[in-house]
Amino acid sequence: MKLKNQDKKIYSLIQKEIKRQKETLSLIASENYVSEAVLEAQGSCLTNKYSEGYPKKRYYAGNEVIDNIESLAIKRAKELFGAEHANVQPHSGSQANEAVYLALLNPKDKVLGIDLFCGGHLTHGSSVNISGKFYKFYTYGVDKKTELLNYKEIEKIALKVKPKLIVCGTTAYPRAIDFKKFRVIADKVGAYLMADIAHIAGLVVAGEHENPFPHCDVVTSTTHKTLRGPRGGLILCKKTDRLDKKNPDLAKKIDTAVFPGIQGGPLDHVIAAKAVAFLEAKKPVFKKYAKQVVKNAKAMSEIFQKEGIRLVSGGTDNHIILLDVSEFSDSSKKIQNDLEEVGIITNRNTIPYDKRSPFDPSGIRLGTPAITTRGFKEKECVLLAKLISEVIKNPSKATKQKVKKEIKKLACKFKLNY
Ligand code: DSN
Repeated sequence: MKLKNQDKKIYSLIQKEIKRQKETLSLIASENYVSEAVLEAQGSCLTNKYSEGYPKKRYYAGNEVIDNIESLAIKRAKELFGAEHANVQPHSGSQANEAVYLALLNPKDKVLGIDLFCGGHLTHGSSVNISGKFYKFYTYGVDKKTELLNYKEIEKIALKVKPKLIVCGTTAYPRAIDFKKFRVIADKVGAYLMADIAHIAGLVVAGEHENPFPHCDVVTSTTHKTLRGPRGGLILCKKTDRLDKKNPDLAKKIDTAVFPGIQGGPLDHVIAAKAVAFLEAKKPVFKKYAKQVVKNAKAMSEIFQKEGIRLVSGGTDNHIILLDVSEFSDSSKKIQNDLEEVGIITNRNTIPYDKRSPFDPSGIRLGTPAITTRGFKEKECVLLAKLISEVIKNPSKATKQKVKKEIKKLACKFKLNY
C-alpha cells in the first residue's frame, strides 16, 4: 500500500516539506538538493538488508547484490578522490571522524584541531562531544586580524603540543585550505594528518579546491553537502600507515574501526545512493556545477561588501560566505528568523573569537551549493544578495513583504523537480 493511503499524517507532512523546499531558497552551506536518481536508490528495497562486514566477508547470507553495490561505491569513491582506500559505510560525517580517531588513537592521546568558534566541528574535540571527552584535544584558531589560517602559528602550537594527530578541515571557513602546509607541520611533529572535507568534497572532486591527497593520511567527508549525494559519511585513506611500522595496514585499521568498532549493519540503500552520487560527480556537468558554486559565492560576496556588510576574512574562495551582522542587530537569531520569514533559509553561526554565545552568535553563514543546483547564476545571486542585505539592514514589515514576493518569484522560476 502506498504511503498516501497507509499513513496520511506522514504523507501530508512530507508533502508540506516538499512545498517548503520548493517555495523557499536554501542558503544553508551544508545543504543541497539531490537528484531523483539518488532519491530513488535511497528509497529502494536495499533498506531491507542486513550486511554486517564488508564485501565477500559478511556475517549474513544473501549479500551477493549488496557486495556488488558496495564494491562499486568503493571503486567510484577511490577514483573520484584519487584515494588508495575507501570506506563508504559511515552513517554520517561525525561517525567517519569518530572511526578515524578510534583507528589511530588511544584514549587520552593528544590531537590538534581547529577551534569550534573559528570554523571547526563538534567532532574536532569539543568538550561536549565524544572526541573531546576521550582524547586530549588542543586547538588552533584563525589569525585575529585576517581571520585566515596562520600556518606559522599552527606550527608553533603543534611543536609545543606534539599531537599524535592533526585535524584540518572546517565547517565555516570561507577560504582555501593549504593541505601541503599542514603536512609539513605534521611531519615536523611526527603526527598523522586528517582532513575533514565534509563541506568542500564536491569542490575537491571538481578541481575547485586542492585535493587533500597525497598530503593527508586520512580524509573524512560527508556525501550530502557540495558533493550532492545522500546524507552520509565517507572515509578515504592511504593503504599504509607510515607511522606504525609494526602494524602498517592503515586500510584495515580504518575498516575495523568503522565495523565492528563503532557501527553495526551498514545502510545499504544509502551506500547505493552514494554510488549514484559518485557517478554523477564524475560527469563534466558536475565540474561546471562546482565552478558555478564558487562563482556564485564570489558574486554574492561582492554585493555584501558593497552594501557595507562585513565578510569574515574579507571574502570567499569556496561555497561559504560568513557575514558578521553584529553591526546591524544584537541578535543573528532574529536575522535568521527575518530571512526565514521571507523564504531565505540560512543558519546563524559564530564568527572567529565571537563574544556572543553559539546559540545567538554574531554571524550568518550562507552557502551557494543548493541554489546553484536550482540553476542560479551570478545574475540571480547578485539580486539575492541585495535582497538579503535589505532584510539585514532594514527588517521592516514593508521590506519583508517586498522581498518575500521577489523570493517567491525566484523560487518559482528556478524550480525543484520533486
Ligand atoms: N551541520 C553541518 C554543517 O552545517 O556544517 C556540520 O555537521
